[in-house]
Amino acid sequence: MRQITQNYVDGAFQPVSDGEEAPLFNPATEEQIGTVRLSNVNDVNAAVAAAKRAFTRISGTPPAERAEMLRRLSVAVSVNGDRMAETMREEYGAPSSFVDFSARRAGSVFLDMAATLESFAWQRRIGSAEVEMRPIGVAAAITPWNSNYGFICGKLATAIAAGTSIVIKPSEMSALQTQVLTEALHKAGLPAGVLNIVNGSGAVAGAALTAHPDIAKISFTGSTVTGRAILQSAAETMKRVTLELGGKGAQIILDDADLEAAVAQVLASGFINSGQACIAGTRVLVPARLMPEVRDRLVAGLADWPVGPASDPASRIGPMVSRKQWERVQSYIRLGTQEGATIIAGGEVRPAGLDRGWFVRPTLFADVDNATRIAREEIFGPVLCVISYDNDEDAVRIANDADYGLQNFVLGGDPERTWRVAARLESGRVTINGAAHEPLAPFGGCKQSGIGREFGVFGLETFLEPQVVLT
Ligand code: TXE
Repeated sequence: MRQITQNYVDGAFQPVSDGEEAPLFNPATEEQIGTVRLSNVNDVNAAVAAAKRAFTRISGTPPAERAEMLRRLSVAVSVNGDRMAETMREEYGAPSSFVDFSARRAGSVFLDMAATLESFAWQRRIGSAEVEMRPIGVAAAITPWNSNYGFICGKLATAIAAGTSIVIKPSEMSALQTQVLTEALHKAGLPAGVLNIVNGSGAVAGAALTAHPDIAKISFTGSTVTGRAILQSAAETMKRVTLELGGKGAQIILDDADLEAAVAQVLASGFINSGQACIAGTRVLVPARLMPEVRDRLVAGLADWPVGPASDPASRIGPMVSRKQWERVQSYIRLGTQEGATIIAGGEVRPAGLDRGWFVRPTLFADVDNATRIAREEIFGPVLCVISYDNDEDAVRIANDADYGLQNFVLGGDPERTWRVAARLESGRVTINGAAHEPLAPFGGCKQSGIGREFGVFGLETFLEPQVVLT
């Protein structure tokens, strides 16, 4: 049993004041593997005070010095990739392919941001105005558990590039991963107080941080419910916010798609990160006349998506992160049947042979009405809704009939047609035929998927404020 009892404040590991402890679990075995001490308001205040002192120094550094810091952070994180991957496998349980990708990319986000920083226009002339992009003030980040390293590193990289100090409150369910990552980040030798990490619950530490008057900017990734609470709390002192919230992406299979490739792609985009991904394409839109064939292909395709622990290299779907998430997914599977959808694969209860661990059977619902809750709410597990449409117009209408708008997908044979459909979708991102991720492109959503964009130039600008001098 490991015990996490320290925060990282002012360049050093410091004890959390006496407080409650939360258990940490291995989701593949349900065994408790550690505890984390939860910070109180005083711990949060100490971290914000350290960040405020450091802001004066970091905000005055030249961009080249900050690019150097980013390169040091990248090295510090990358050399710890194996240890990070091992801890993520144990505490989060995702399949090896996702863990390896996540642990490796964590270091590279710093290099992506260094590249953005070096070509960024800090001064701009607009008519008679001299516009200077200046760091916004002390930042706070609140991150979730479904890619702990990636979210922490992405937000930290942007803060450093912008010249702001930051206080990060990661998910209380990821404390072992946070500890390993923080030890790595410490080795980069940032000026004291530029990076501060507090362990704590959302209700206490998260709420204290997002309400703190000395915080100028909040970058949050998590649920829409919490995002809404943060937005309300931020309004008090007009904090700037970036909110990266849930999704309910549509995957539109056009009638000229290569069905074999399209179905493989649909399953990959639907089951990414065991379905615990805001970008997952969880509504599969299928032309009515092709429905019988696509249904059969989807069911057959599940053979390529074995469920199991991260220790089994064949696993492609791991456990849900917690009992609470497992129960949530089970309740949606129950709800789907009550709402009149047909289960064509999977269903409630654990997969055969996995009687321990928060594993879910990959589940496909057919005959789904887009108005029902399983089609509208984020389930956050390996559960896909298959929905029939009549023509391209109808597909676009159904895809856009959603409260979310993070990422949609189009699969088809005619490039012009796929573009035409993509251009009409209401989401921050559209992926055509499984195109690769572009790390410098803006990431974020429309509607209730959030506010603002992360990564690259667009992400950097959300940590900056333009100041105009008229001459
Ligand atoms: O999220 P929370 P939960 C969605 C997904 C999932 C659901 C619930 O649908 O099933 O949210 O997950 C902190 N003030 N996503 O309950 O509560 C909390 O401590 C400040 C989508 O885990 O949003 C943690 O650090 N902070 C998502 C972080 O918010 C607060 C990723 C996220 O937890 C707080 C995760 C408060 N009042 C869940 N309350 C994505 N976009 O990828 C909680 N927190």
